[in-house]
Amino acid sequence: MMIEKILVLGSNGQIGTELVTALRKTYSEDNVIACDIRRPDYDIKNSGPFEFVNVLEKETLNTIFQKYKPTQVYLLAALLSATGEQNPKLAWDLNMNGLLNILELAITYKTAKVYWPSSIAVFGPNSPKDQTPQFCVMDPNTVYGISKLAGERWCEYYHQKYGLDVRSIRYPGLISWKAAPGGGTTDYAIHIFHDALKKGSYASFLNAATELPMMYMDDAIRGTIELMDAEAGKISIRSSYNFAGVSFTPEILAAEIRKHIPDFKLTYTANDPRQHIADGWPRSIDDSYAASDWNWKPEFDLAKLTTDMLKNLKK
Ligand code: AKB
Repeated sequence: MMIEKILVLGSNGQIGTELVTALRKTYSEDNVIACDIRRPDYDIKNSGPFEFVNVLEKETLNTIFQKYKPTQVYLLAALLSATGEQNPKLAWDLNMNGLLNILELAITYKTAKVYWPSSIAVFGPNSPKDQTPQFCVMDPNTVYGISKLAGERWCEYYHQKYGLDVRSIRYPGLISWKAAPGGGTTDYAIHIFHDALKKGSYASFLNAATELPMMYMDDAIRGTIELMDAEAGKISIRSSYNFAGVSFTPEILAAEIRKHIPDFKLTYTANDPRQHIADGWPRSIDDSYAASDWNWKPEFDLAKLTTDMLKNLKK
């Protein structure tokens, strides 16, 4: 049996922190190399190898590929929607050139599989809002969304032209308690839990009616690994799969939190630029390709994720 060597680039972020832990459980600690531009937290550093890597530095990346000859690479380093709007050129550079560097090195070093996350941000104001289909009008209006859509096209191009086994998921907003979120528009759905426990109230930067697709991190990590474990012949989408968990508004989430913290108060702040970003995104996602190609099925509904978030954050 081939021994897997797995590089996770962007290992210290919200997804990376949990993905590295999950992969190390399956593939053993020494075979999963965590890489990030920043010093890792205690858990990642002490449970296996770590390398400082900037995905924009080709020479360093080349050295890392040469050293580990990875069989799988997960590229998670990115600027998200809200921080991307504050620094559009950096967002484009990191999200685009980081991906192109990895796709090229994966060909050179014959990496068996590459994973790269896309996002619901690839959709835009003219995409259907409800049960947004896999294939439809896509007119993203954020640099993050534009870079993710362009990235999806590059992934499919590398698959078709060079046979690279690259796989991808369009993540909705991801809700988790282990690591802090990284500057997205959906981050309110994490901050609300912290503030509910600390202060008993939260001021949401998205308005009461803003419904967005979301998912609990446990589902996201399981789905990502299931996609990577699926037989190549079953993967019919080489751009990026629609991927759904639950959809809710701040108001609906607050009502669920009140089942645990009855006095919880939700207020709203006006004129936050993230509202404009959210207004261009879908309310819910049709993920039937993921369901039929590799049996995707979420396990966490709103009640279950709320209970789990509060239980873990209380600790
Ligand atoms: C963001 O809000 O930017 C991200 C995403 C939906 O990709 N969480």
